[in-house]
Amino acid sequence: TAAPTPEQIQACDREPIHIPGAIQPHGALLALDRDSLTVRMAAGDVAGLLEVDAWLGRSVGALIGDDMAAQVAAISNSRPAGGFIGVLHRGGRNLDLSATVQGELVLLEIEPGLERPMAGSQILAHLEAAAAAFERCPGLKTLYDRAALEFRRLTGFDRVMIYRFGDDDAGEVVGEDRAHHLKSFLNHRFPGSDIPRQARALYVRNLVRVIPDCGYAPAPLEPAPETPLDMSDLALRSVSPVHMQYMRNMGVAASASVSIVKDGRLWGLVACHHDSPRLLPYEIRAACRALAGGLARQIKAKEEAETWREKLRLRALGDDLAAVLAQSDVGDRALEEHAADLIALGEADGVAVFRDERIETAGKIPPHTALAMLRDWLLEVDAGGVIATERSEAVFPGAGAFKSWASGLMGVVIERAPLLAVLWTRAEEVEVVRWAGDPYRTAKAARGDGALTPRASFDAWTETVRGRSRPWSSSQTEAALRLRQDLLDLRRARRTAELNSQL
Ligand code: BLA
Repeated sequence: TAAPTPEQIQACDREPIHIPGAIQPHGALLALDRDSLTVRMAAGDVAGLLEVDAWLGRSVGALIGDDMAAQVAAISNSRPAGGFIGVLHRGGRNLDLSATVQGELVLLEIEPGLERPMAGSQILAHLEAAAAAFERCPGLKTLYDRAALEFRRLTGFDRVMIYRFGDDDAGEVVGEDRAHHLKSFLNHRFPGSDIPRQARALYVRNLVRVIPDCGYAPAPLEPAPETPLDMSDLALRSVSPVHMQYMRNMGVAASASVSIVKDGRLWGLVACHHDSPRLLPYEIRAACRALAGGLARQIKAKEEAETWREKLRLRALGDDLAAVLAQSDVGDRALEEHAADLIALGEADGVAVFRDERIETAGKIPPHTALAMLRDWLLEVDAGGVIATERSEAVFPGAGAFKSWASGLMGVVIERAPLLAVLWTRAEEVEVVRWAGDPYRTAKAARGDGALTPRASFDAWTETVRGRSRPWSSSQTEAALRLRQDLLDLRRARRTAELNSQL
């Protein structure tokens, strides 16, 4: 089967999931006139949940009592409009009521609540303990696993995964906690088309998405409005049929996703699965949001700490190298003597120094004929900064011949005349990527209209990725740039000194 075409992926991205015209039937929706608070439209089992026979045209007070109705009125006029209304006791059950304002409508959502509501202090204590545990984690990997554990405790779901998006929107499971009978998805990658763009945008706006039972029949809004009702902000918003099929294919009955938003971007999701239907009531969702905020801050702090440690280390290395070069009386030739330090600075496998017509090398490096080509290429593309690629083939057509030695290239030109330039190389690192299902047939056009349907298999499928090296980190490219500046300063200082001695 061929990979999905860009057109098909776009079709996925364009599905208007914010206006499904229906809700998930575990709850009910009342669309109220904002002024009169009378019911204009409804969806779901209003009769069963509220124990009433008629609702259209009635005032909300007659359905949920005057106290609750007063809360609805107050909240619909507050800023920001909407939020939690309260818990309504009906038919021996607790119902969570929440409202959002949409133009001239107030959308009142009614959902089954906790059987025994938790005390606020109890939830806060749990959140505090979890946040403290996050802080104590020594690194990112332990943080991800700890986060999966804490979210599993909080939600009671069977399998909880920390799912991180990459640059290409594909994602990877980087932490997991699960019941023993479930298979593990740890380290598995999922293609970007599994969570289309508009869905990711909604998850930045609303941080928790719950699908308590993917086997449901949608409950339509009645009477149907002339223009579709925007359900972006509703917890009960009905789910895309494509995604419900995806969940069934995965063997999952209930899912919940909590957004991890870092610096305003969707960094990843806490992806929760359960193999039988499972609710996630309002209070727990609120706690999930708070915990995910704490997690995002800790991810940021630990990423920054790791980068900082690396920068400090490379800076010390670079300073030492600059100092010995400055003391040398053989000028640029000293670089050759300190080739091992150069390699360490770039954490590279090999290094070449281009000095006038000469090419000096150390470590694992392509032959001189290839290096001469690389030098010409470097001079052609250089714009005074640092050039770095982890896939030389992609930027330099001739690189295929020696890619196993130099899939990674990082270069700086210190001066063109007389020439001084440094090129670091990294060998190919054959990477085995574990996908959940074959990504090239994941989404396939099985329907007659060419629309994408989700894949049927999530069995591990490994792919061998060639022609790539470890990527160059920002600390390493910065170290290369600093070295460039140090060498330039050194050359200038020598020239000034020579000039002075001639005067
Ligand atoms: C939504 N897809 C989602 C969501 C997840 C995934 C987590 C959020 C809703 C939820 O929590 O269930 C995918 N689930 C995953 C991944 C993991 C997981 C990657 O557990 C890994 C651990 N899906 C497809 C194709 C299309 C598609 C081909 O495979 C499009 C044609 C659509 N996925 C799709 C849509 C949604 C979605 C439309 C939004 C559902 C909604 O919020 O209404």
